[in-house]
Amino acid sequence: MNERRQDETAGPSATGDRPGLLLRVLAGEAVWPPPVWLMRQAGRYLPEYRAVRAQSPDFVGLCTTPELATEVTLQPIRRYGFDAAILFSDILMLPWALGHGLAFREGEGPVLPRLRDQAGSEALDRNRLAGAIAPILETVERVRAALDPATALIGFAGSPFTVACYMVEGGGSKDHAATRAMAYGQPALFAALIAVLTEASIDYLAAQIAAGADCVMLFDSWAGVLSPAQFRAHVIAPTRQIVAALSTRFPGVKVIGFPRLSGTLLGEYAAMTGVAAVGMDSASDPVVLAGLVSPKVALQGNLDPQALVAGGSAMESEAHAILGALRGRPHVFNLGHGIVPETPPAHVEALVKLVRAA
Ligand code: 1CP
Repeated sequence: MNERRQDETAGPSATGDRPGLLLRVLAGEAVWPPPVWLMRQAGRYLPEYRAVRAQSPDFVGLCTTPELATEVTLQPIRRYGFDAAILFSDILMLPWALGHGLAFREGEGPVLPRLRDQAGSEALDRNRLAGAIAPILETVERVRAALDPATALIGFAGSPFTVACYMVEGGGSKDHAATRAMAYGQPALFAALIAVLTEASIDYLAAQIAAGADCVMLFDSWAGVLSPAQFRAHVIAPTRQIVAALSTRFPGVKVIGFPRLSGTLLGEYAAMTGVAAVGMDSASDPVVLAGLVSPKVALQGNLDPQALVAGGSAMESEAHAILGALRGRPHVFNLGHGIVPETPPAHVEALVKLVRAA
């Protein structure tokens, strides 16, 4: 397979005549060293983020103020020169935009009304979507205009299943028992909720692409709590529908899917959904996944965020093992889950250096 270094020129792509490394990998090229960005790369571990956040105590307000959301999206790019920026927003902004309540409480995480019946699902209003997301789309436009053409801008949404988890549970949960109970016990209600969220996610992601996102990512943080049959129904099928609808509207558009903790079902997910890349959580062995996933589908990940907190030789050996395991196939270096607030910014700098020097 072709291996090129970053400074070599390459053919045309969506970002002009010098496509960034991320889009090249999503197109199936094994780039060495691989592009690098980190999930939750904007956030509380950065002092400059905390400074903006202090002026904006309302998190939803931060996500819907284009000037501030643009600033925090760009902060980690200025500091580290990652190969991709990810829109600063949250997966729960979609239910918010559909008229479902959302509040972020200090130390408690997100709080939403609990959706437990047909009326709750029918109250979700797709007609509100365009107006509500307008400031988020303005952020996409501003960020794309500010970025170097070689730096990709990733738009995103939560997957319908993971967003449904937060709506049914009313916030974060350890086991998602109420959501799983609904999927088994009230299958028509749960399927209707997933269907509404799937349609809304297509509208939302298409709008982000139209506004300037170069590719999009679906965060399915809780996909791993489902049985194989439920995973096929509520993760694979909606993801396939979203990828197909976006590909019809934007031929060649790339989707990164991240069905976290899905184990060996990741192979089936990669084969059935049409995604260009799959995210690997830190518990997965990249060597095993490389055998399960077609080499046409890129792998993204999967350093343990706690190895980044520790830094030093523990981080270095883990990162080298991941790089070595995936050399020669399309790989996007990333974490296996989001950066945690305790992460020393200097360790992020060391990690980016390590990947670039690989
Ligand atoms: O206090 C603060 O400043 C808020 C912390 C915070 C941040 C920085 C939240 C609340 N969301 C975000 C931004 C965010 N969330 C991004 C921005 C882009 C980036 O830099 O990566 C993204 C992509 C997300 C995605 C997200 N939100 C996920 C999927 C990934 C994951 O971590 O599993 C999930 C599950 C959420 C829900 C959410 N939002 C915020 C919190 C604390 C949580 C988790 C709640 C829980 O389940 O405990």
